[in-house]
Amino acid sequence: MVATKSTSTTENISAQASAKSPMSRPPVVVVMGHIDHGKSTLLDYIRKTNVVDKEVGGITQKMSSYEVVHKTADGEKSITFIDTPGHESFNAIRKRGASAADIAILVVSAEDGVKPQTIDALKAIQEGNIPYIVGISKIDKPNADINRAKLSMAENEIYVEGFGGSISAIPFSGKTGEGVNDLLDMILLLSEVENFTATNDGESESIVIESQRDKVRGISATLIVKSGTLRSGDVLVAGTAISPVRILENFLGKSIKEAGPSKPVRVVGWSEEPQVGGLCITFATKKEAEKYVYEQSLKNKAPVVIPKQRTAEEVAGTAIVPLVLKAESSGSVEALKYEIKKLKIDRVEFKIVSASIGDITEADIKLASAKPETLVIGFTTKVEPGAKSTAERFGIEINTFDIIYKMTEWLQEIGTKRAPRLEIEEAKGLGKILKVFSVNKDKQVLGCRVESGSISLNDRVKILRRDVEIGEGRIRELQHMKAKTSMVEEGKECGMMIESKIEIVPGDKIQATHIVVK
Ligand SMILES: Nc1nc2c(ncn2[C@@H]2O[C@H](COP(=O)(O)OP(=O)(O)OP(=O)(O)O)[C@@H](O)[C@H]2O)c(=O)[nH]1
Ligand SMILES: [Mg+2]
Repeated sequence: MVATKSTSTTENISAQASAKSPMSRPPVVVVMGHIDHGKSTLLDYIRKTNVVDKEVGGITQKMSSYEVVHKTADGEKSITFIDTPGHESFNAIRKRGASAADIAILVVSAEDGVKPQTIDALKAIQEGNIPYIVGISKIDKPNADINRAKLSMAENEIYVEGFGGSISAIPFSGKTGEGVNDLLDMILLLSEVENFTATNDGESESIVIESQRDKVRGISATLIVKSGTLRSGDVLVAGTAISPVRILENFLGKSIKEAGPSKPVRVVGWSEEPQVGGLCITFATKKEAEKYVYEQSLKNKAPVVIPKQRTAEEVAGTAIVPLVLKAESSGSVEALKYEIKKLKIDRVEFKIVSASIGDITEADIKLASAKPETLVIGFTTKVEPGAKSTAERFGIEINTFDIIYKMTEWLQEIGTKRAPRLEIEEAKGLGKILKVFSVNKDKQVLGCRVESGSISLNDRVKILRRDVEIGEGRIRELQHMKAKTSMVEEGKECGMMIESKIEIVPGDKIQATHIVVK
């Protein structure tokens, strides 16, 4: 049987937790998997509340954390869950979920089997180095096929029991509840084996799971307590964000006074949004917290770079070329950065989005895919097969080099191609107005002699009076020797109709211009 925690149970657990360090604590379990495979529905069933319906567009946009109690033969046991979104763009959230959790449930639909974000989730789990259980979801559906799902796992190197491996795979339905208790039993079994402990005396340390900004309440953050006890009246620091713990709530939004290890809590009233995934530490007073933040800021002080203010024209006229760099050693990474900085191409700015050591991975391609014009450059590194296929899918260009100047030559070439073309207005001919034949509103019929260069039909002209530009016009008709023509050269006289707001008089000069693209 499953129920959300009652107040009396909370008291029991905090009573148990008041002993001196270190002691068992509830497991923190992250639920991950492909989009729509039934993660939120599972948690929803477990909590017996309706989370799915509240989600915008059916996608879990933010990670949420809940605490439940599972009844076993040994009594009631608490479990903290973290829900994560399955959509591919939330890889970072998955990673943070895995870093905050002790155990993961990899949810795979019995209908669909393994899908791309199942693999992304698995990678996050492996990077987080936490044990995991596979949950095979939607077994109530007519097309469900547990064996087929397990086979698709084996094809993707997820070897569950009976299919070449030892990973537990529990079939369940978040709709009917079938198998959910088995899943919870398995979580508790695994946590017994792993024996997660923490001290609950002393100041708390927590992990920031999500932060939100609300017009009415200000900035709030969901935290999971890692150790110690978080108490009302403490002052929290996460990075440079500070919050006095005045409003402390449990996952149901109920006001609480304290929370021990593994508890999800919400703290409202931060000075700024604390960074998700960051560590949150405790101080007794605001003064101490502020002093700590100030001292940290001095330690981490990087030289302040004031960005040069660029004019609108400069911005519009510059092509930004984002780069993702990979090299085999930090020395090579530095060398690449140095060489790229030296490249100077007019109206082109190379922007290094990331520069790191190792082979080119799928994650690098995903990072690059935020802007399709990004170039991924590898220097004496390999391209992982997954990265290659992802790059093809996203249309991202990967280039690898073994010689640094080959890379700079290539970048020079690409940069030059990408430089925005500049439209320059060039003077092409000068004419002197000899006579005004007629003026009809802004259409003026004039006699003119070409003094230099040439003047063509439809040229834009600048009107000069005593060599000062007084306005502009356009040549709408052009004649030479009373016959229509498209161009008149130096030394020749012509008749023309100019459209201009300026009233042109004999003696004025017209300078014909044309646009040259460079
Ligand atoms: N029949 C049946 N439908 C299910 C089950 N689990 C989920 N669904 C349905 O599948 C759809 C997606 O379920 P969610 O729980 O929102 O999926 P999710 O994995 O949380 O999706 P994201 O948060 O978007 O990644 C919903 O329409 C659910 O009603 C199940 O066990 N059985
Ligand atoms: Mg969801």
